[in-house]
Amino acid sequence: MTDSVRSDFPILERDVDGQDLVYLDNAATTQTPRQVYDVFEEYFSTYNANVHRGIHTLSHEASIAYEQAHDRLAAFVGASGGREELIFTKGATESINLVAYGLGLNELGPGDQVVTTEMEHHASVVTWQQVAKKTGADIDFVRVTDDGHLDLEHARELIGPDTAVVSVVHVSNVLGTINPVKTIAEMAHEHNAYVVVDGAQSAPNRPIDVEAMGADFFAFSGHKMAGPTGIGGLYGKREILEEMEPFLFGGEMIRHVTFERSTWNELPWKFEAGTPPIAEGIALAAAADYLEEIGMDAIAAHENELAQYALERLEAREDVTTYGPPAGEERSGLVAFNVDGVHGHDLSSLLNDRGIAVRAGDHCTQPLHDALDIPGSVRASFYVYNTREEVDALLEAIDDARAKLDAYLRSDRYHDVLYDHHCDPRNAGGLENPDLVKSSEETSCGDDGEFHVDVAPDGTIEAIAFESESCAVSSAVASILSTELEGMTVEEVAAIDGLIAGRFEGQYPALRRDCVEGPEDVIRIAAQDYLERAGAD
Ligand code: C6P
Repeated sequence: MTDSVRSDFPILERDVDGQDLVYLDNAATTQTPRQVYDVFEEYFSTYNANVHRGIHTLSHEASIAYEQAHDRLAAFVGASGGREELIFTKGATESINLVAYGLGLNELGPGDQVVTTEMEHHASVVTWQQVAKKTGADIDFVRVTDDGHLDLEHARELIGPDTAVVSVVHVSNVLGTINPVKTIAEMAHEHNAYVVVDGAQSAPNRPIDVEAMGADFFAFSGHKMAGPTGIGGLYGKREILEEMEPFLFGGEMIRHVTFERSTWNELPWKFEAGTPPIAEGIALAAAADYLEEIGMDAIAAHENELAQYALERLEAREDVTTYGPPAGEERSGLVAFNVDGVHGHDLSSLLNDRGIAVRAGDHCTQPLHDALDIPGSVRASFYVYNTREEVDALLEAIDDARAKLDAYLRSDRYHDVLYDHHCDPRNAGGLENPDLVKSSEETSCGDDGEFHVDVAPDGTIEAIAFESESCAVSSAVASILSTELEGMTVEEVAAIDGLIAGRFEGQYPALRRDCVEGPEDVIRIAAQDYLERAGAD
């Protein structure tokens, strides 16, 4: 299967600085085949027009194709109600927001409970948190077991008469677990709760039957299933959608508008305010055709085979920890892991040197990483076009990763001072009762470190130290910063701007810019906060 499939994806032919591309970041975004992006050429060169707005041929053709795309996606997820049950959105995030705001905001109140899980993506956790906050509803999280499953006993304890919504991810984007959503939906329906399924990581790689799984809503993204970005879908049961309030308002979603009031269009247009992503929607239908031509069962089997192959070999290594169900159990095609002593950002850039694209970080699942008690992980995720040889390339690249990291930092791509501070960090560790503490978790750098600072009575930095679980580059920069900032006033620190990044410009790979800038952002914000607090006292 793979050879013929690969030829549909010209991007796979490219190189990355002379190395063949090995694209293993498919859980973030899959590549798009010719058959899908050709739709854009055809659409824009022959029938580009707004939909449902013009009595002219182009608008008619665009409207028909756009409507049929809804039918196509409805069939793809097993919605027997056709287009009326399939809303196009920007992606899974917007789909979940649509349910949370359209339904949750209007129907939830104090005493109601939303049950979700510890393995949800932020698209779900954050959205339900906000709606719970606005409505006074409670939110509870089903625990994840040590082997990466949902604790169904815990789910049974949590789901009860107060439960109004159960929101569950079908396939975890970190653990690769395929959750028993049908069982969970049955628990929810016993108490008349709505079931929202996040299908962002399942729609791309296995047959979906929203009715068989008992979903009231099912959210997915086009760009994770060989489709374009900016388009995704929300399946909703027709009788619920009919009653539900729209989430976005404006043109297209209305039937009749007066200065006093408005009435809503029929399904699904009631939920698609404004000019929709027309070409994207039509291209998404082409992606559904493309995947079904290959066969969703075949895709699931291919992903599982690669995941098992990778997992078995990673599990056999003493210096590697993997997350999620162990080898032997069916998984989606992704494996998250950590290599001892090598931070994910460092590993990711070592892999990039070999043309291998993976994702490192918290994968928009910070609470899950907290539950796993790790700052982040590296994730290799596979799709229809990936091969065992590519998995071998990944495995080979992480052999002796620590030695490779040392050589990488010692190379002339990095300023010598960075390597020196990597080998011999200054001021590492904490201070007792520091006047100022700032963790990178409170800023946006996405790393995991903390500065401790003592401020002298004259407002200068008397002592500074840092604790870091961050990558080698940002730890080295934190160390350099700690030596530079001693003796400066807090005001000066609050105003630093490119102190390290500017000085070492061109002497670290551009790819690591965030790792170089991150620590400086942390200490600058810390100083600004300190001054603000001092001003308030
Ligand atoms: N996960 C990942 O690298 P959007 O961004 O709306 O297309 O999809 C959001 C989303 C929702 N649920 C799950 C389970 C997901 O995995 C994602 C997207 C990507 O894991 C990007 S953070």
